[in-house]
Amino acid sequence: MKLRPFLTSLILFLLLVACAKPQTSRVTLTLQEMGFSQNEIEVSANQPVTLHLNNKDGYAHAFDLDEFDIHLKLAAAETAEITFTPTRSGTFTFYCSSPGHQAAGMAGSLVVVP
Ligand SMILES: [Cu+2]
Repeated sequence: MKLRPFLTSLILFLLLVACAKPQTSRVTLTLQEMGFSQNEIEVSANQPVTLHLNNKDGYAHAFDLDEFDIHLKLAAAETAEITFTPTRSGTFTFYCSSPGHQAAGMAGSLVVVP
């Protein structure tokens, strides 16, 4: 019987393909007029997330997520991208650390589901 080694190889191959490509979720956030375009982002724990940030204002903003040590500065009209993997589940605050912006409402929640 030669079918069995073939099937074993096929299953191993499929497993490799599945493992080699972890699903990266992509989130686009626009930063404009003292706000983020989404106040709540939901992602899965231990799955890479790519955040695409787009500052549409004529002045600087930032994206800060202390729990995962993310601190990005965006100059006027700048875009930036960061990929990270949230390793803990929970609800974490992201905000803009430009002076006065968080107090003006520039904050949101990153919800990491297990
Ligand atoms: Cu800001």
